[in-house]
Amino acid sequence: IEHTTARIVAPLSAYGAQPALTGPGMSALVAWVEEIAALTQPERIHWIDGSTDENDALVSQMVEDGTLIQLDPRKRPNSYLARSDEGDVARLESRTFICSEDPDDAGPTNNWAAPDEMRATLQPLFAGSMRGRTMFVVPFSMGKIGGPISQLGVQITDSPYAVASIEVMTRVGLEVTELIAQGSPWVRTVHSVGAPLAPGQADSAWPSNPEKYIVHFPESLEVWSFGSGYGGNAILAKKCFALRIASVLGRDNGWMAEHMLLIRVIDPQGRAYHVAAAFPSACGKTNLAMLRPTIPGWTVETLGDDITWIRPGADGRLYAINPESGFFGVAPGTGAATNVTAVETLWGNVLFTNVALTDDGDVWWEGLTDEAPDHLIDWRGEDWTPESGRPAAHPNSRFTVAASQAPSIADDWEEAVPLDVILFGGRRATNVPLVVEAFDWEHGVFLGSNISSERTAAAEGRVGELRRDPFAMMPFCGYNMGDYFGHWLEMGRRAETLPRVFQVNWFRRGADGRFLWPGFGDNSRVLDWIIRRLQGEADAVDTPIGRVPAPGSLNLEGADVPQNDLDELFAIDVDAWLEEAELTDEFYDLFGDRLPAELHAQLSALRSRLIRA
Ligand code: GTP
Ligand code: SPV
Ligand code: MN
Repeated sequence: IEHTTARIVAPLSAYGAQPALTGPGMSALVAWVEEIAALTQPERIHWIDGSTDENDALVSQMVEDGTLIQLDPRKRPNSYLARSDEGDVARLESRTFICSEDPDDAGPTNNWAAPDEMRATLQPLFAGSMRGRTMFVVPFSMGKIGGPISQLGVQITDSPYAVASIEVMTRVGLEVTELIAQGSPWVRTVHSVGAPLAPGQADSAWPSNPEKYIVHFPESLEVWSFGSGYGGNAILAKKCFALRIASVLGRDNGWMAEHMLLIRVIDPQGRAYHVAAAFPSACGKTNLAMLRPTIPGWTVETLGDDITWIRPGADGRLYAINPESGFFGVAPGTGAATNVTAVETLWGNVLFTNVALTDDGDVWWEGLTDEAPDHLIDWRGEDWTPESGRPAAHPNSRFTVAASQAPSIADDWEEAVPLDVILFGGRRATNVPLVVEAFDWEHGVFLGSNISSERTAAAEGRVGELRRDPFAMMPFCGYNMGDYFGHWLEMGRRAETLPRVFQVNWFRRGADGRFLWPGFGDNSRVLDWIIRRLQGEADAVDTPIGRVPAPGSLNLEGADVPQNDLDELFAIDVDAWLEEAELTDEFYDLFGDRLPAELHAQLSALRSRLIRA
């Protein structure tokens, strides 16, 4: 394999000068950069301008340093593989903190520490933490630059891998710095891998620190992340800013930051509908965002796969954008049979992390093909064969790729779209039917507050162990989740025309443990029913838990779903639901008087409907 980049313009050191900008915001930005530099003591400061030349130089430097492995450009042009440290492979919820002045403002579902104490903890960690390294200043925009729903931020980081990732996931560059210089508000985010280099000390391919902190100060709108280089811990624009900090901004300013994919569904008559869906991490957002319908006549266009910001428009409807500009998607399970759109998206210009390397300089992961190659280098850098008895790619290995590269991307994907439908879904082995329509917005909020996942069908008891993940936001809500439920109810009162709310579950299992629903492309059948509900063309029956498809109203033509499985997919076990209501009651108690009365009322209404059934 030839390890050369396509075009080396100049060494990285040729870039990075402080932009010659003036304006009311520039001095504050420069002062902040100098303050962080004085604390972290980097060898040099590099202001990212976001140009292609600069990015080429950055990537070449990482290849030279051994941080990235270039894939064979004949197989996958301009694509690279990074291998993380074994102890740095995913977000760390136990090390994530919301440091509000009042612990009640962080709420019972977040880790909290007093801001002063946390600053005192972080100070010695960040002191000198960038010694021997380059400190990058990365101005970014979430949403298109200058867009009406967009927000600006700056990430300081000593990780060139984080810089390359941010350049895919957000809009980075001089235009952002110009807006900041002119006085636009921006959020401060600081990231260090926490691995200073002594003079002459050799660097590792993935520097990190066993001690990790991902800290949010919601009142001063700051993020400080230490010790990890991975995903949401290091790309601070993503979960830290676009969800945790943005949820606080949304609460205070009448909008919403949600862990949702965003798609446009076009029916056979060419009518377009916009659907946002909140599913917990690793529960199918990227897959649904790139869905290729198995029923004829329907089209799905991708707008976003992970985060959606929602704002009321002048016409009383709710408008949504995807604030990101790339996908940071789970690799394992992504293959031609499940998500062919993703496979096509990944033809080149991809930054892979923790997947396996093939002998001919390409990548592989479990599920990419039915059969594994005879030999691979696994995500740890070790020899691997199908007999090794361990995964070749890490289960949370990921691809980072520009959104514009998806063949399914909507032409106008950077514009705000009016929301017609909101879906809530988890990974439920029991109880939750394939699709249920909420009676109204309040009932929809109740359904969202009850999203949970269970690993397997319950061996004992009727419901498996439920991991609660309300609105798929449990790890991402930057304030008290009880108040967050209230904000959803409040948004419902503000908007004149509300999206219809549905609950979906692709993951229900039969008694034998197998999935009852084929999923993936066949999820288009559920979208078809939902859209026909909006059009008044599909019938539903009321049940205690919501409205389900009337017999025959779900289009199953050409689907391989036996009647028995269909019955099981929609079976409502009253006793199991009463048991689940009990668990919901316990969960709600966590929030004390921060839980909106409407949700208590919804729960008791559910119980009475169940008892009457
Ligand atoms: P994050 O990026 O962590 O937020 O995850 P995500 O919600 O985008 O999940 P993703 O689409 O990457 O899917 C996670 C896993 O669920 C993959 O292994 C998929 O193959 C699997 N999956 C997605 N959709 C379906 C489905 O309809 N049925 C089944 N059985 N599995 C699915
Ligand atoms: C998730 O965990 O929901 C992700 C991956 O999308 S990360 O960006 O690392 O949070
Ligand atoms: Mn996610």
